[in-house]
Amino acid sequence: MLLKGARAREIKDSRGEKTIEVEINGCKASSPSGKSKGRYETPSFHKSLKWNVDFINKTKFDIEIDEFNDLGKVEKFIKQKAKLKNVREFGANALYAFESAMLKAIAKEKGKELFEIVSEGKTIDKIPVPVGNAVGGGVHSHNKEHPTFQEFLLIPKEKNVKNNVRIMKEVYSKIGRLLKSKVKNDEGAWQTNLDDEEILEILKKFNNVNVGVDCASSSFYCDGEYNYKNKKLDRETQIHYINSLIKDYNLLYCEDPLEEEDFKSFSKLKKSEKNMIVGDDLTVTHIDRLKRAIKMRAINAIIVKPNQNGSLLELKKIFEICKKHRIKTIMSHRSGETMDDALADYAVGFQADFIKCGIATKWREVKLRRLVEIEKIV
Ligand code: 2PG
Ligand code: MG
Repeated sequence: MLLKGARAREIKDSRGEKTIEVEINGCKASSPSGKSKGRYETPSFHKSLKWNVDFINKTKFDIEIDEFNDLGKVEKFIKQKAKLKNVREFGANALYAFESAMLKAIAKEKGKELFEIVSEGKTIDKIPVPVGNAVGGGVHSHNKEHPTFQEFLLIPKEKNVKNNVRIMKEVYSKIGRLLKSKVKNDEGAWQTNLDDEEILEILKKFNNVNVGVDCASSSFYCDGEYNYKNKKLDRETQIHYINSLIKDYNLLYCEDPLEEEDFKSFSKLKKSEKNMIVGDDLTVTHIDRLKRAIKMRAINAIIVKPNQNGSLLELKKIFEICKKHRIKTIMSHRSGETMDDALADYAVGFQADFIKCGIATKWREVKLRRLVEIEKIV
């Protein structure tokens, strides 16, 4: 099909913040936005959201696009037209929404599903396991006495996605009752005044889910100290503490347990098949930081957020590198989400091991519903 032009407009995400939606041949795609952003993330827009909207609306493309790798032609064109050294300078939110709309348009033209365009005809061996945020703290929660860690995550143990989604929702509701919480945070997770370990004590009682945490450590780290709600730890004691939490609470998943500059301390954390040390702010979905993390044995799993990078071609490379080095992959939402459900297609198409997209609220539920739908198709 011939990509002539595209329409872009400003929309609001689930937190009411401005982001971008792009439409190509009747197919709409939008980009979410984060709040606990990594220092090294690609900026969301080039000069401003308005600049990107105007650029997309005014540009005549005239590029033949038929398959996933044709994103290369479009990236080259954007780079030249906008006079950029690297296509990521276009802004990760704008680039992701544009590329995603383009892939949706190709899928429509060919009468295929989006995940089929992304997988480029390769067999789909697995449907990613959902990782859902049940209890919240850190910068996403608004109560003064919130837990220090940002997310307490449920990872259901069934093989089939439909059952996993059901289990996650049931456990999530039971936790709400146990916490006597009625208030949800930015991402639909329960707010509470309990501290991190009190929450983990509750979570460990459920046999049908594994437990994970997103510590988002950079958000409570300052000048060599990790400032918890009830204690301060230096680098060495933080490493020790995280290792002991993994052991005591049988944590399958631990995201950003150390601040984003400290690759060296990450490499000192224990890792195994049964415990994932996950990079998010550390790796920010960038190839160079992923390579550095692999070289230093800092992680054995990585969060992949399309709008931390923008280029879906780079995402493809990231998945290839991870496969080669046996790094587990978690395709992830952002705290400020839109109603776009394409994240599920990217998670399946790139064959991610997990998908982190929350549990409750309509913005998260559309992605889980799409995942269940895909499971029926493949
Ligand atoms: C995270 C995310 C999503 P944000 O830290 O993993 O939960 O938060 O989108 O605010 O970066
Ligand atoms: Mg994170």
